[in-house]
Amino acid sequence: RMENGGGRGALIVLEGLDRSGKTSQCARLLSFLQGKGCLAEAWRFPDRETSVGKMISAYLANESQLDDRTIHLLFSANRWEKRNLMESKLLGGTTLVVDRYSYSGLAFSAAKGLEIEWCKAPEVGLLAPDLVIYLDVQPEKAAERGGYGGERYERVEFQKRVAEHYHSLRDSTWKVVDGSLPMETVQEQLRELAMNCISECQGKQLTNLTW
Ligand code: 2DT
Repeated sequence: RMENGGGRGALIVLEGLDRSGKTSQCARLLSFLQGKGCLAEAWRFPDRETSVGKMISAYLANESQLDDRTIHLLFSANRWEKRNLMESKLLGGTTLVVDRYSYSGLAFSAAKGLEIEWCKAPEVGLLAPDLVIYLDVQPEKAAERGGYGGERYERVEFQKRVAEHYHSLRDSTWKVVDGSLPMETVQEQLRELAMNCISECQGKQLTNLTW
């Protein structure tokens, strides 16, 4: 098994537009890490299993209507309700590979026209990722990939605005990977980034998002 010296796990987040390949890349990265003997779990937000998550899920499926600010706060609450478990997993040595996080929260809500500073406020104090991998694909290309499903945000014009907001959110923890490359090539890059992150985070304390 991979030795991490009893140290903490890494918080690794994958972000990108709908159909950017995040979900399959997360699953592959998880099996790779586990194959290396690394303690790792795959998480995703929204976590649709909780009661807040069920409200979010109904909203995304257009089965319920919620005001933009209300749904923003529900997405945030959905991360808050998982924060303590997240922290104890990480401190216990488990690496978390997370499909979407706070950046989705900001980029999607800002794309609807909410003010970015207002959007950031409820995210302050959530755990800060050690690494954010952004899978970069053109909105038009993403739409061609087997087409979008029927969920609320799956329209090219909206995804373009989301992409612009993602760009403005990039910080020092971000690595941009070209998601239009072959799946295997993308996966190789992810593996290297993740392995480096897991060894480098050993010496670093977990911190909170400050925005
Ligand atoms: P999935 O298709 O990946 O389940 O995402 N979203 C997600 C937000 O608007 N705010 C958030 O905080 C998060 C985590 C992105 C469902 C959709 O929900 C959007 C796509």
